[in-house]
Amino acid sequence: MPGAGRSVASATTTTPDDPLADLGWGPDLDAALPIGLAPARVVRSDRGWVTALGRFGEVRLRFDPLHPLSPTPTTGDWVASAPGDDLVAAILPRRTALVRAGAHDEATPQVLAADVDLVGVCVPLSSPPRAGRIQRYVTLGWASGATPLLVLTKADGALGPQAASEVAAMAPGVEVVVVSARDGRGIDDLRARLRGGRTMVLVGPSGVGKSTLVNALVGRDAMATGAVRESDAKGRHTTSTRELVLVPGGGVLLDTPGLRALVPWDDGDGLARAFPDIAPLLGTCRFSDCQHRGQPGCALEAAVAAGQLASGRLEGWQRLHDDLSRIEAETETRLRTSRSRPGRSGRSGRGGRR
Ligand SMILES: Nc1nc2c(ncn2[C@@H]2O[C@H](COP(=O)(O)OP(=O)(O)OP(=O)(O)O)[C@@H](O)[C@H]2O)c(=O)[nH]1
Ligand SMILES: [Mg+2]
Ligand SMILES: [Zn+2]
Repeated sequence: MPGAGRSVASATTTTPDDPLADLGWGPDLDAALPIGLAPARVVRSDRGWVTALGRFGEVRLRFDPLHPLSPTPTTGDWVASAPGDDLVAAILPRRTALVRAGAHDEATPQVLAADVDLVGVCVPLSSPPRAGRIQRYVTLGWASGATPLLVLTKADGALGPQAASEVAAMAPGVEVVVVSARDGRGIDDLRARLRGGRTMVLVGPSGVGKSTLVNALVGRDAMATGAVRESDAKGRHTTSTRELVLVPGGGVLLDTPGLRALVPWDDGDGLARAFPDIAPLLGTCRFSDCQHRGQPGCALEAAVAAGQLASGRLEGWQRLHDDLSRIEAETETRLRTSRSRPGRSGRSGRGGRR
């Protein structure tokens, strides 16, 4: 195993020149580290093996996918291993986790990234923005426990930076950075946000420029990139694995494959935070079971009628709310079924969040 079984520094406390600090290691993680184990951060995870960055560089560690080591280590996770052993002995508790509903089975959460500080929602300024899509990614971001950031890519593109305020209005309360990997604008701003070992995951559909942005930020071709299709500007799903890249000077980027469809997994306040214009109105309708679809005394529809809420915002919220309700119902059914079967335990937690 390359790098496996290297010696472990006896003291685990971080010093200013500790290479782990650039990766986001800090006192709270240190406090959670089991005695005698060495920490490393997962770069990628693949069928029973992780590649991780530790104090002495890259290591390969194995984990048993069938072992009740829960959850399965994923990109961004901090794992710990015993000196001389190439087995993942522990996964440190996740402070944040980016979780979607499974693409094939919605009631099964899929963790896309762990322990991120920022969720860079990439929206290209080369084609008309789609509000519904942006709302989904922003909800995913807030639901993770981290902070979403709108990253408007391809500012040199057809729409130009003047479209930034139009896109920003689709995500109220979310900070915006306008970047171009081609002419370099916004790159330093983004890099500054990663200083101090902060981690940002880049998310968005294929072709929006996530990997190109990673390369611009790290100053080398760390990730492969691919041209979008000429006919419809769609990406070609160039990136196929989730990968962690260290930014020179400190900070971490997580590149992800473009998602074809996204239903965020939200068991907290993701939806409410993505819709700060709607959340305060909930519970103020005349009927407590108001469906906000033509029921008398609906506060949401009244706000739309009064011009205080754009109808598109209500429609976007409705669609996401419907998705989340459907998944919640399905999850409840599963839980009940597995509980009623003797000898089977219920689902454990929703994606191991925070
Ligand atoms: N004009 C312009 N083109 C860009 C910019 N950033 C990326 N591109 C182009 O957009 C295309 C897609 O870029 P990628 O970085 O591969 O996109 P991605 O989001 O990683 O796509 P997937 O890996 O498929 O999810 C490439 O042809 C890039 O050259 C930019 O700032 N300006
Ligand atoms: Mg890519
Ligand atoms: Zn209502």
